[in-house]
Amino acid sequence: MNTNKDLQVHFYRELLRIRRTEEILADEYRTGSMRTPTHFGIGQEAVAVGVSKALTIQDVVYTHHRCHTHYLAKGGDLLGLVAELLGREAGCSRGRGGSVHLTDRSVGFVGSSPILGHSSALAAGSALAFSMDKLPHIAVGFFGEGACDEGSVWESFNYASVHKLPVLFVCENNLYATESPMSVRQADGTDLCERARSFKLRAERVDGNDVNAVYQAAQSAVDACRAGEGPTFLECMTYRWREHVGPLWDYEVNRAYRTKKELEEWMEKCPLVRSGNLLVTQGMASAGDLKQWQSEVDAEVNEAIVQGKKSPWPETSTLFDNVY
Ligand SMILES: Cc1ncc(C[n+]2csc(CCOP(=O)(O)OP(=O)(O)O)c2C)c(N)n1
Ligand SMILES: [Mg+2]
Repeated sequence: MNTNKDLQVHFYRELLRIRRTEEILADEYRTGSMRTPTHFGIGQEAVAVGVSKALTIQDVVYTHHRCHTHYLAKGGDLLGLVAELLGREAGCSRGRGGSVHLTDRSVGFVGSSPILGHSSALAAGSALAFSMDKLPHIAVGFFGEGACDEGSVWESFNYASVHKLPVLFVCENNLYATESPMSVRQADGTDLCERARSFKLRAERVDGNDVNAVYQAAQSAVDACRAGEGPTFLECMTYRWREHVGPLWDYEVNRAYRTKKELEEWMEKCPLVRSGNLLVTQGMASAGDLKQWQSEVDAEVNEAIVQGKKSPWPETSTLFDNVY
């Protein structure tokens, strides 16, 4: 366990900022002010925070529909996210893209897209460009275990492995794709790490709710990439707390594909609580500090909602701008 205070405080504050941003946005979503289909990553924050800490601003990230965590952890602008969900000009895609089309090139967050299996291929493409240009940067593709049903993921692994590309493939295995577990989509005993190794990738399964475990695994993968040793696959075991798309809890709407008991067991392993407990038990922060940080974050997010709502709607006359 790394007991560096600055690092642990960084982890907690990042996890908290992402958690509270999404929780406040989920409450706001229920008012009807946001119409974009929105996939919350509440419960999964440690993957984004742990991986991002191992990256530089020039390293690039591609991700899928459950993307707010990755955007914020890479340093994406908060108002850009909030206004995008509100459909306003101040949004990072000027209100045209919604929750699944986030971008902030200034911090290396190239973008999110809901097309499953794209992020691994685009990350491999960026990694190829870095390697041809002899730049020391790496590319990261985040995706879910459901995306691993797409052939493009494995083609990307193969290509990256053959060319020893500086790319990190990060699977957030939250046990479900929409409402189906992997057991109804893949043969019994399917092991994603084993499959990745068959393409000669380094592959590691980590506790995706332990930000320190994710960070350590990501850092060694990044070091290997920068040393020219090629790609790594990380399978981060985690759990989504809310419904697949939207702000509700599954049990509020009687969805039966998973039980409330299973959810509660995973909530016991909350990455934010674990990080906060570590700070307090190691004497790195007090319970008062944690509360104070939460009020600062809440104020920042609420202000972003106010500012987002002041931003104009896109003009109808610009409807076809940037459409190819
Ligand atoms: C190519 C493609 N096929 C199907 C879909 C519909 N779809 C959207 S999200 C999703 C489930 C994704 O599951 P997973 O990759 O595990 O990510 P999670 O939602 O669990 O984070 C599906 C099937 C899609 N967006 N793209
Ligand atoms: Mg999934």
